[in-house]
Amino acid sequence: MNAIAAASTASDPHKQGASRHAGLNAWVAEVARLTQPDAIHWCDGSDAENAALVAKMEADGTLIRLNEETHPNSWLHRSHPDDVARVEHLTFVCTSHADDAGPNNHWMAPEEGHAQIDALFEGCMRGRTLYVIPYCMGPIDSPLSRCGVEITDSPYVVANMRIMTRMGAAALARIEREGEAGGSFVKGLHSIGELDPNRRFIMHFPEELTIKSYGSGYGGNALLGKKCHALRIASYQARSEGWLAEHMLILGVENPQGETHYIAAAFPSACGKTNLAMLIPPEGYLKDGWKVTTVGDDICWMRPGADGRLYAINPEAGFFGVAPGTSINSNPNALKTIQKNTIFTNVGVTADNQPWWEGLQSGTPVTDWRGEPYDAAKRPAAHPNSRFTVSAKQCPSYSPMAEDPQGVPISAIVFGGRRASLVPLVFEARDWTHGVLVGAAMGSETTAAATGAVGVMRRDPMAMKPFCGYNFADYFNHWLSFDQAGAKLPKIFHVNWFRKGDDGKFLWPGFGDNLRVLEWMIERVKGTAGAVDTPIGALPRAEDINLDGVSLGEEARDKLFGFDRDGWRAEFASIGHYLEEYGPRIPQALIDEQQRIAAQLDA
Ligand code: GTP
Ligand code: SPV
Ligand code: MN
Repeated sequence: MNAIAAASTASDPHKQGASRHAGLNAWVAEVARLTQPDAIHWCDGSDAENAALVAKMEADGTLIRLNEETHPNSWLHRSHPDDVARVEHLTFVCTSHADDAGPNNHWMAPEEGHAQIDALFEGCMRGRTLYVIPYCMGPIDSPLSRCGVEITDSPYVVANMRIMTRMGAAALARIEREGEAGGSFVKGLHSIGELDPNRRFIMHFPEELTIKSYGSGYGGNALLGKKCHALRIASYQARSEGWLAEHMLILGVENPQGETHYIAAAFPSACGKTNLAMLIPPEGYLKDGWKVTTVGDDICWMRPGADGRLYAINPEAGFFGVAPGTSINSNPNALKTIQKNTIFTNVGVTADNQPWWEGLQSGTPVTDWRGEPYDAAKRPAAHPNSRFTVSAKQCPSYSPMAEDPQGVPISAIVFGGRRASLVPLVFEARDWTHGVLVGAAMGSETTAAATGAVGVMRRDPMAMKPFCGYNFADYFNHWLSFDQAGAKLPKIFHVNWFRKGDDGKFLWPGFGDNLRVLEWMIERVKGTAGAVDTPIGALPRAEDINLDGVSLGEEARDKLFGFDRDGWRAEFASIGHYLEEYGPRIPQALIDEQQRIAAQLDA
């Protein structure tokens, strides 16, 4: 370990493992003065460094070794029971003007935000080591990638960031190179603090490319490269630089003719991105030669290429995926990915120390996620938001194109939510403007990925409600701005895998069978599939989709492929009210589109 005394960092930073970037060194020194760590460690991302950190965490109980035979080099971490999900009510966007953050964000003036959170940071790293984590979001050699540095006092965060990002020496070299050319990096300061929910904030200062997070060690609150940087700060940067930072998976679909189409899909947290990204085709499709490859499962950065198409990269290097429900039936690729070198957070364990969660089809839990004897009457074995952290490279379906610095061309964009009623299996937007409205109007039932009630329908535009770093009205306008002369934009679709029947059960089999819907989309892109025009867009009839091998009853066909005019009339009234919440900043084109469709529904 290359731990050095905090007091001496400023004098000769280079020799002591600091960087060639004066601004970075100065910031680390300034943070050290504020937080008073016992030691500072600059992470190089090496195996030796990781082994030392893991050994330290095993010794102090932060990590518990899992069954070495069944799950080599894999670990269980139990977070504080009050620290198990993102905390949207404590997440702030601190822009100079409140209107720039918008009604979709909690806002605080930057000076006040800094003052409140800096007071918490004061002296918080006494007795701890301060880790400096240089990281790159996206392939190291990609022009679409962006770098950041996270300072944290959590070795668990270091170990997770090493899996989730390109972390260490190569990232630092890029940051230094870009610094020499006058470029910037995102500064993220994190401390687990006391893990007290009353002393917890996740603050963003987009105008300063700065993040400050205090009091949580969990996922999106603490791994700052992920939601804080790659979505909230990046969306803000993307707006001024002409690109998009989205809460989307990216997958490739190869058809029997050998053509690959890339699709990006935005579903809210815990609504099926990881599952769709790793889809295994159903039997008949496999026989015909269909193949799905995974580029990313959570975040997508895209920008127009020289040919007018949108090109996308996955800024992440790993998956921080939902464990419950992951099984050999639902997501075999994920299950194979997490057999080794994986950190499990808040799952249960079996008697022989294998990780266990609800929905896993083998094994019996004996200890729950809190480390207590498993009692089904008391609580589930795994927390509903328990997760695995694993390198994307271990995924059998990982696409070689995921490392391509130019990204992949996107043929279709898909929006989707968890809607028990009204919303059919799939429909296609008429054009880009209509597609932006479809995204802006997205609704979904809440999940365990954030603290708060589960199963409550809320508007979650483009699955970005918790993640857009600026006013949604400006964000919709930014989306609309891509429709320019020469642009070859993807078609936009909406899906709902979660429609329920009168018995409360899902009507669509989902998972692998979702490829049937992707095939229809690709044929629509090519102009070869049928559909019926309705005011909400083009809907397939049941016969327009390959349903060989799926048995759907009459109710399922009616609800999955039907169009409920009265229901949609009410939905469009609600969408109209929702857009009004954004006041005059909302683009007129979106209002016009909403009104045009509402009028058609009334006709
Ligand atoms: P985040 O990582 O939170 O952003 O979520 P995600 O969108 O990647 O969610 P994930 O794929 O992990 O899905 C979580 C939940 O959705 C699990 O309970 C899955 O079982 C369920 N799910 C995923 N795909 C389907 C589907 O096609 N049908 C049904 N019924 N459930 C699905
Ligand atoms: C989500 O909640 O959308 C996640 C998990 O992907 S977290 O990284 O905690 O945000
Ligand atoms: Mn997510």
